[in-house]
Amino acid sequence: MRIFSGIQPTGVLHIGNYLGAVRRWVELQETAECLYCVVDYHALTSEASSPDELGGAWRGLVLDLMACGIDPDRAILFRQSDVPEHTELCWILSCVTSFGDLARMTQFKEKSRGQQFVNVGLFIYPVLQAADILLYLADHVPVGEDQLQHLELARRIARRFNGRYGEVFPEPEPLLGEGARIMSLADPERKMSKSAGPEHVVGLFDPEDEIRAKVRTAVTDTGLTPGQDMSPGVANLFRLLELVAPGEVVEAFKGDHAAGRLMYRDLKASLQEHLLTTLAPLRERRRELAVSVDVEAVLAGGAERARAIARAVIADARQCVGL
Ligand code: AQP
Repeated sequence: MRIFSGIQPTGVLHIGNYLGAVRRWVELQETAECLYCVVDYHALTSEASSPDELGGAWRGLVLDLMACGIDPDRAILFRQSDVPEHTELCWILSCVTSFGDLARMTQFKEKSRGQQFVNVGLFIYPVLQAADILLYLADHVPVGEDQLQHLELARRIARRFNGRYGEVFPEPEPLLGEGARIMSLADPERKMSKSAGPEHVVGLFDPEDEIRAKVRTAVTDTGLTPGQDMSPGVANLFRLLELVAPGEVVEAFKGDHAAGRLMYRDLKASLQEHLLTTLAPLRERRRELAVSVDVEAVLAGGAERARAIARAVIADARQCVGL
């Protein structure tokens, strides 16, 4: 099994990223060949991206990922822009991708809505993402639910390439974890997402009092729609608690909810404690790594290992298309 997954160096690493994807990455590196990529070219599609911020962000993200448990001696941890084969394959794949498919991508529609200037990078982002994955012939991709549509497109692109030029790429399967869809605490109808603004994300390395405040002020009662027995905000708090607390704690609160005596204040206090306990070792490790790790050296080593795979695959793809 070969695993590929990527993460953008934009904003802070949040509990949605961690519980939805990165925690799984850490487990997978024990049993599979894993490539984890800081996808800095993708970050350029954001109109808010600035050179200074991006320069600091990818360094910080490497330390964040290592603090979460990614081990560059086991997994290949590297930066997308250090491996030029990503953009080369993106071009080749863009020539087997339909304009209509890209125009249907939900993330493109959401991110371009209301924008005066919509860059082409945002539109072809899913092709670069397909290239990221296919360049390593990865067969599994651990992601959150928000990425399923892009992954389905990557499968379609692989199929179209293989059908036209011969079998080169496997069709990558998603690996969805239990935290695949963490919602914003401030607006539980929308995904926890950096681009929604800082009030919508709980950063793994945010100050403790900020984390406590965001949980304390989480929206709970927005009312029930028919068929719901729990409002989206409360369901999100339960989902988070399930991911960080022992089963008996969750069951006790569920019992209170069923009996109509759940106190949101108690549920939130428990979530605060268990979340901070889960994050404590990561936060401690992050402080140590900040002074002990040479990020450039880590990425240089990762890029060398990634390129060894990428060069062979791009050579194959070039030959197939007649270049
Ligand atoms: N809310 C979430 N719940 C579960 N998983 C999530 N992921 C992101 N948000 C959630 C997963 O995290 C991985 C890295 O994602 P990314 O680099 O694409 O980050 P993102 O999707 O860009 O994160 P944001 O916060 O949503 O950023 P913006 O707003 O810039 O798009 C992916 O596997 C993703 O599924």
